[in-house]
Amino acid sequence: MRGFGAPTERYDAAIAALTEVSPFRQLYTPGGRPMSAFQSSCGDCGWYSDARGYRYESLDPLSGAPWPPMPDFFVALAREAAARAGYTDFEPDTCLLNRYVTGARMGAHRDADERDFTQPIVSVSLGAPATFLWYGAARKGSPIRIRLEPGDVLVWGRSARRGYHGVQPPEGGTRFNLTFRRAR
Ligand SMILES: O=C(O)CCC(=O)C(=O)O
Ligand SMILES: [Mn+2]
Repeated sequence: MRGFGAPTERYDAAIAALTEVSPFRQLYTPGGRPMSAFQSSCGDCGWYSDARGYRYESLDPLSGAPWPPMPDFFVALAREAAARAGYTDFEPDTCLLNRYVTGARMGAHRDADERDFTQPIVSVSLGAPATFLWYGAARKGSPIRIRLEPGDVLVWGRSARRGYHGVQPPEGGTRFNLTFRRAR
């Protein structure tokens, strides 16, 4: 949904306040490889990865304290976007915050650590533009390329819920992404 998350300025203060509590940090794959996007979370749980695997954590492992709550306007936006895409009962319990600086990217993967795959993924792009890659059912082949501008919102679910996707490095400057999920 082009520009559905606009105006984008309203996120800046929220991201700053959230990452004051739970800072952006570099996570490692279970195999020990550093991820190039820095991450944080808000909500009832937060996505995490280290040698113990991919999972959701109720407390921020960095502080031992709960993740900061999801701002109300984040929840409202995610629910509205989901409803427009036909998911009228989306109840996100977590929002993953991704920060991409020069050269940072996200390789092809699928969001598969959640319990209920009838709930969609709602993904909001902020800051520098970047190209999103949609591979679909298999990680191989040439992906569909979608250039994401700040304020653009992607929603995917149903047969696409476990589709492979990735994102190329931002085109100048820093890009943020908010990924809303029902994890538990
Ligand atoms: O940054 C993006 O647009 C995608 C992020 C993503 O796929 C994820 O965090 O799982
Ligand atoms: Mn993803």
